Amino acid sequence: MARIERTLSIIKPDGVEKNVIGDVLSRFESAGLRVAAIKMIHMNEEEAGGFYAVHKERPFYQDLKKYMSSGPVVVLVLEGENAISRNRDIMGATDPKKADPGTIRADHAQSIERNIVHGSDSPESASFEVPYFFDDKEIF
Ligand code: IDP
Ligand code: MG
Repeated sequence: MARIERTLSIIKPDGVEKNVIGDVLSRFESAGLRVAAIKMIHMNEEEAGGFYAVHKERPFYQDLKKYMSSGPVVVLVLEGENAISRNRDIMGATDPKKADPGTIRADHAQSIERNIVHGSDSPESASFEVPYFFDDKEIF
């Protein structure tokens, strides 16, 4: 059953640096996902670490905090039918070498770390990640 969902997306520092914000947004819109909230921010390591707290025991956590705080990012809320899994399909696999052709990561990502976009992976993570960056009154 199709459900209207909201999911948290981030165009990561490498996506902003590569000047592909418009391309990424256009892929979401073309797939029928609607931008319900959007802003550009520059996280510090603590904010990036809090966002990725689920990964704090992983070997890549310190590098991930540095990468995600290395420059500005675009955070957005996408809304649409099955938005969480559809966004993940549009993004492609974490490792761009394993990402399907035509996905954002296959087309733009340089490594398993610097992989252009983030997307909530479940309703539970979306319900933590959306309010991490947005108040209700910032989501339309
Ligand atoms: P996801 O972004 O596809 O959901 P996660 O496993 O949740 O992937 O990992 C979060 C982020 O941590 C990845 O997008 C990537 O930037 C980084 N990452 C994941 N696995 C590795 C790794 O093996 N080495 C370095 N960085 C990694
Ligand atoms: Mg994840």
